[in-house]
Amino acid sequence: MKIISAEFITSAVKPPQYPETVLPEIAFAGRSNVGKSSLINTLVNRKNLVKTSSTPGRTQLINFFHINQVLSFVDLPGFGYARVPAAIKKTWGKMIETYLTSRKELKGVVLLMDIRRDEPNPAEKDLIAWLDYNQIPRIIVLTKADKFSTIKRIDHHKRLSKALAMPPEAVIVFSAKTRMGKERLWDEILSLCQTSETEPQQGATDE
Ligand SMILES: Nc1nc2c(ncn2[C@@H]2O[C@H](COP(=O)(O)OP(=O)(O)OP(=O)(O)O)[C@@H](O)[C@H]2O)c(=O)[nH]1
Ligand SMILES: [Mg+2]
Repeated sequence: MKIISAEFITSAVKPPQYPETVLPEIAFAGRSNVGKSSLINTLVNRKNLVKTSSTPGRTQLINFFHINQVLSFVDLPGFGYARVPAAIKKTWGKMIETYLTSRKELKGVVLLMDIRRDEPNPAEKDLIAWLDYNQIPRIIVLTKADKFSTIKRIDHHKRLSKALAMPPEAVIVFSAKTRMGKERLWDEILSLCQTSETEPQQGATDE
């Protein structure tokens, strides 16, 4: 997709603070430090639209961005960051759950997992099961693919797909560094954004 504009709209903790919009929205979720903010920057060809950090837990609010004024991206705070106190962890979980269940414009969630993991962790499995139960479409992305040799990458792609009971073709391998998987991910995002409401209006969609 050709990026004409990508702008930060606002940060929110609760629904009254969410921006009022009719744009189809895609949220990005995953453990702290997995590369959510970097992935958004890669998708929109910006180095610093979204702040990234080597310190886990950098993104603490729900951040909204508008892309080309036709699409909304939401960078969610990471889960599973061990050094966050339990009380805050609870609030975070609630904040994310409220967003995911109440946001009408939400078309789907991109769930990021580090390709270097041997298996999905319980929090990731729980989130997938929860999204499926709530009928929220999801795209699974394995990040930081550049950290592996080709052989290991293929091996972990197969292994993690199997653990998620998904065919490898359905799981996207991605790198913010090399931009591997970027076009494929855009295709999947755009196809989620054109579901149900736009489908009956044939010929109404643009590039
Ligand atoms: N080599 C490599 N490093 C990456 C990649 N994606 C992210 N990183 C690095 O991983 C660290 C965390 O990236 P972020 O994008 O800030 O991660 P995040 O998921 O937004 O983290 P939180 O906001 O803390 O939840 C940074 O140091 C990034 O430079 C990638 O594809 N390849
Ligand atoms: Mg972040």
